[in-house]
Amino acid sequence: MATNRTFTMIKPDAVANGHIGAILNDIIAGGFKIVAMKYIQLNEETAGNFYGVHRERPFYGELVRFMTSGPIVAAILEKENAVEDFRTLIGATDPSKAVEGTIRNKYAKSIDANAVHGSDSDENAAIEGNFFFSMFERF
Ligand code: DGI
Repeated sequence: MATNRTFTMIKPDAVANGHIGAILNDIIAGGFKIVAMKYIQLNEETAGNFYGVHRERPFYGELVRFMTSGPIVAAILEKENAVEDFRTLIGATDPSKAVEGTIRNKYAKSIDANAVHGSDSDENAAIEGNFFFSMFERF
């Protein structure tokens, strides 16, 4: 299995609830190396661009409102089989369906405020990482 990269955000709910440290610990304990990281707040334009694929979905307005409601931590992570293994580490989109011990199971309260983002493909991981980080901000 090749070493590759995924992109994550610790979302406003998890930041506001004081879970940045615990989530980063779980990520590192899960075998991921942090190769880029920043603490930022999205605005309507940046959140709208990031979630553009969901523009027609009924929850889009709610999603953009939530993602702009406070600061986030954005990061690029490296590991063998990174995209799939990270999706396993974070658990299902709906935290009530997330497997015990996963990050969403432990730190998320609802399907919209679900603590973390994880890219769903190698292609999207590259697009999302490039959206947030320049070549000088990653290792
Ligand atoms: O890849 P995921 O984040 O697990 O899920 P996704 O790409 O299908 O959706 C992106 C985000 O949009 C998700 O993390 C939370 C939000 N979302 C997805 N489905 C729903 C939703 N929000 C609400 N309120 N209702 C939904 O059905």
